[in-house]
Parts: sequence; structure tokens; C-alpha cells
Amino acid sequence: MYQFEQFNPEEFLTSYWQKKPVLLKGLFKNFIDPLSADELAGLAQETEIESRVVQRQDNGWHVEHGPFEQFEQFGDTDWSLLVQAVDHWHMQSAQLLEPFRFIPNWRIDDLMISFSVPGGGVGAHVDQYDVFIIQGMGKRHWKVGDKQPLESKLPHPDLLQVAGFNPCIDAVLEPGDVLYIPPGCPHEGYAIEPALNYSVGFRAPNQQDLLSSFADFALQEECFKQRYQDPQLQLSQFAGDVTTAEADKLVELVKLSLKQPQQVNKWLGGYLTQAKHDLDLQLPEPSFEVDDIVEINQQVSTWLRTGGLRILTIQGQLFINGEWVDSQGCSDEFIRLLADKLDYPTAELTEQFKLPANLELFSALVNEGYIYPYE
Ligand code: AKG
Repeated sequence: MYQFEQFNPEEFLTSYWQKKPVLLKGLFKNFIDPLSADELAGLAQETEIESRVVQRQDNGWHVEHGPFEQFEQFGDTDWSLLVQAVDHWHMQSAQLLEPFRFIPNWRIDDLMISFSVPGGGVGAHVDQYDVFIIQGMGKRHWKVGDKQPLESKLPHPDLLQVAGFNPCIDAVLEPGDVLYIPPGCPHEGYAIEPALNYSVGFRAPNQQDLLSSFADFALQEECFKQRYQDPQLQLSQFAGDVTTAEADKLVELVKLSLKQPQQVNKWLGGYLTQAKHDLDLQLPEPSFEVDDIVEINQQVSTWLRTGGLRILTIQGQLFINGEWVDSQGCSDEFIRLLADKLDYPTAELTEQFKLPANLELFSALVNEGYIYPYE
């Protein structure tokens, strides 16, 4: 179980979150890596897991995408292996996200893990999202700047970097140190000795993301079909003109679709629970009957949510993995338990299973591979 040393989340949110970068020295005391460099390399062998190697060479930068069979070809210096969404595949690594849940679950995206040999790094760059970078094994020299005018560079088609920047943090990170970097702040890190780094990434959709997803929802659900009408149309002098009043009415029609809370919540719930990377669904074979669930609940100590699976509520409605889920008849505490926790202790479930609707929904989720028993 990972815990912060002396950290005040309220103070952090007020002073730093989305405002300025900060080095949180020794945020984890006696930090133990949840996996080894070899285990990370093993994950990078899998086709479902997104990975890449970024290498600095005399004549520029080289990027190669996984899966990787071996790494000898990259040599002893100047490269990093980066593996995306490790929390979906490696339970102990997923535990690293837990202390960051003072930020709502829907904002947390995934855990990217990098292994760097000395000199390894991805170069100076800017992210559009907040990130906490945890230093695991080894030491890495990091520089981070406040937002500033920056010149972009594309030394390789898959590598967007920025030219030199003025750092406000310039430090060698040791195991357990954490950097917080708001969106738009340039940063770069080079390993001094073989190093593991953990990037806790966040989601923050932009207008384009939201609008395109809302349009997809409208098409899929065949809703928002109200049409423009103008029974009071007046004669106009200019056949080629759209009047301000007409333009306002058209925009109003768009806004009207956003004023239907039931539909809007359904869209948002589906959108915000969509996984951006594959999930390692724990499908039981054959599927369980309700009675099996009760029996298993007596045999194990807890059940776990599949890594990276997103469960959220919006105004009491439950959404899981991009879908609205019918939770009629379930208790509020049970729904809160499902959405707020990532592990479900059997003692609490025994209590919740007294209500048949709770047990039925839980069984359905287990049979979807969303929740699985853990010793
Ligand atoms: C990031 O997550 O934005 C980073 O810069 C980390 C890259 C790395 O670990 O090499």
C-alpha cells in the first residue's frame, strides 16, 4: 500500500494544482518499486500493451514502437523504454495511483512507466495534461519550467519536443521524490543511473473532444432531432444574408440539446468511463451463478476491480466502461462502493448482498470480467 509522507492535499490543490510545478521531495518514504525493469521489459513484449523506445543518437532521435523481443540492440546508454497504461495489466503498479485519488477518479487517466539507462530521456517537451512523475529506482536529473513561450521541434515524426527553456526546478530526483507538472510546463529528465519513473497522467477533454463525442452520441442514440423552424419569417432585402437573429436561433438549437440533463448525463457517463487502452478483462469461464458468487465471497478476503476499469456515477446513475448500467433496486451505499473503491472487501459485500438487486448486479459485473475474486 503506497502512502504519502506529510502531504496536505488541500494545500497542494490551492497552491499548485494547474498553477505551478513543484518538487515534492521524499513524498514516498522508503519507496519500493512495484515492478522491476525486467518485468517492465516483459510487459513491453505483449502486443496489447503500448510501448516505445526513445533513443538519443549522435545524429538525432530514434523512436521504435513495441512489442519488443529484446533490448540489446539499444546499447548501454541514452535510451528509455516507455510503457503505457501499466495499471491495466499489473496490479501492484496500479496501487501507485491510490494516493493520488484525492483528485476525482474521472480525472485520473493511467500510469505510464519508463525505464531509462544512463543518459536516457525523451527530451524537453510539454504535455497537455497534468502529470505527477514519481522517481523509483535510480537517479534522474530533471528540469521543469513554468509556462513560457517555446519553440517546438520535431526531431522525429513521433517525438514532439521544445527547444531550450528556463527551468524553475533543476534537481536530481531520488527514489520516492515526486514532481508535479501542470499542463503546458516544459520538462526534461535524463537518467544518471538506470532509473524507473512512474507518470500518473490525467484526463482533461478539450472542446473538440467533447463536441465530437457528443455528436457521436447523438447519432448513435438517434436523439436531438429538433429542426430549425421560422413561421414568423419576414421578407428580407438580402437574399444571401443570414441575419444575426437567425444565426442566434441556430446556435440556440445546439444549446437546447445540451439542456436535456438525462441525455447529457448519459453521454457524459459513457464518455468519461471509456477506457483509452485495452483492459485485461477477467472473464470467468464458465460464468458464475448468483449462488457461486455468495460462496466465493465466503472463501476470499476481497474482490478487485479490473485494472483501469472506469466506474462512475452521475446524479445517481451508474456508468461502467462506456455504458449506462441499470442499477434500479440497488442500494445507494452499494453503488457508492462500486464507484468509489477499487477493491471490495467481502465483509462489506456480505452486508450489501442482503439486497438481491445488489447481488445480481455484482454477479453480472463479475461475469463481464469487470470484478474478480482475490485471495
Ligand atoms: C512525462 O510523463 O511527461 C514524462 O516526461 C516522463 C517521461 C519519462 O519517464 O521518461
